[in-house]
Amino acid sequence: MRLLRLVLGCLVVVPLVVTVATNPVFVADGPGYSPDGSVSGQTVVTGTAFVVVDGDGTVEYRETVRDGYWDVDPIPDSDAVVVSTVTRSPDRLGCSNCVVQRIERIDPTTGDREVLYSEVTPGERNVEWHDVDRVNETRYVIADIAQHEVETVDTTTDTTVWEWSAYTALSPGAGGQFDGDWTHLNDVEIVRDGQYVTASLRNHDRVVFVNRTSGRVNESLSLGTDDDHSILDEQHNADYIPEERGGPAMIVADSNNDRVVEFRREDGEWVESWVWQDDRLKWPRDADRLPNGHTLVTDTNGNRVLQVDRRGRVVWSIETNLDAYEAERLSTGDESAGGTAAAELGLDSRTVEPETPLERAQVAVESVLGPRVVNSIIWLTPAWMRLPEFVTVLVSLVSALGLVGYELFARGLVPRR
Ligand SMILES: [Ca+2]
Ligand SMILES: [Ca+2]
Ligand SMILES: [Ca+2]
Ligand SMILES: [Ca+2]
Repeated sequence: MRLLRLVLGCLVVVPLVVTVATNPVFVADGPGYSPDGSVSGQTVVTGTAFVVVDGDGTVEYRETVRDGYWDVDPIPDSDAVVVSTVTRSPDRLGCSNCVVQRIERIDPTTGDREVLYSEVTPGERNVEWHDVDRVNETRYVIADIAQHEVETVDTTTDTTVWEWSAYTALSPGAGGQFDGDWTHLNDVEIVRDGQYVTASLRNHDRVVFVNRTSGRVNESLSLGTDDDHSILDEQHNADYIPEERGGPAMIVADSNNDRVVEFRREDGEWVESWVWQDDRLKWPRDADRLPNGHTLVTDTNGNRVLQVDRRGRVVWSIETNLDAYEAERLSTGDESAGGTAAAELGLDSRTVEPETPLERAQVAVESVLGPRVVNSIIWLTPAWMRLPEFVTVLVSLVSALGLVGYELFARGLVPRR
């Protein structure tokens, strides 16, 4: 019986020791990030905090004033950025089941902040503005995920000056629950000299082009089809690259497919022109083509922000524990604004296949559960806990329960039948 105690005791302790000893060090709350590789310029990252980090890993600014930070965009010729923020605290707000959303201008060099626009929104989940795009000093386009709308607001008059509703254009049968998270409209961008606004409908696996004059969806330009996951599977942060920079092309974080993908317009069709993933990339939610041809990727469930060069090599990455939503390289323009299409640059694609038995088992388990369930589990567990840590902690917990049960039984504290 001493042997059983010893075995169970080891099964409690050893997995925990292995987990602690082999875990990557998450230093987001520490003095700095330890980057792998080096780059010039500052990177701003949003998620559960708002962080500005230098290429060498020094944290220049970090705040958690709000409960969540979503899209961030640089402001041309300024040190400040525009951020979509959210506060959840019904008691403090005097309303139940609601959030306060804000478009804020934050200057990380001084810590100054200014709320440009704000709204109280009913609900707590899937209602936060994931994207806000700056049109000019006073006007902003909002991806209104709760209302399934794109709206332009004037921050000087607090009025909506333009809006488009997905209800006017899309089939109720596509996407999520029609009376719930139907579209999950998570990204907007004004493109083609202002002729169109793109709207990323995550739950429809589709990015649509809305004519800003007529309000109609240009069906022939739409990218992706509901439930055709060979094109997109619940994407985020689609960036349009115009003809003058090698497009028209769309670079997209193809989240549930664990890849970053680019499509180029050829003979009136979107054709896949570049794809990148490595064996760590998990539920990426942003990809920006930088002016130097590299791509800045926010790897939400892989817990890192990384930079991929033209040959597909990771030349820089930082670990994060922020449930990172998106990143911007400051002074390179908004999203992919200064970037060129992959086909024009001749970028090398990279994909991975499972090799070891463990990797194949992981893929098999994930395909049974489905990417949405898998990513929800990873998202809900702490940032340091990936599949190996999940398994080791589970073994330790089950063994601890077994040991406690055995001791209770051995001491006669559990009635014998
Ligand atoms: Ca952005
Ligand atoms: Ca934006
Ligand atoms: Ca982007
Ligand atoms: Ca970005």
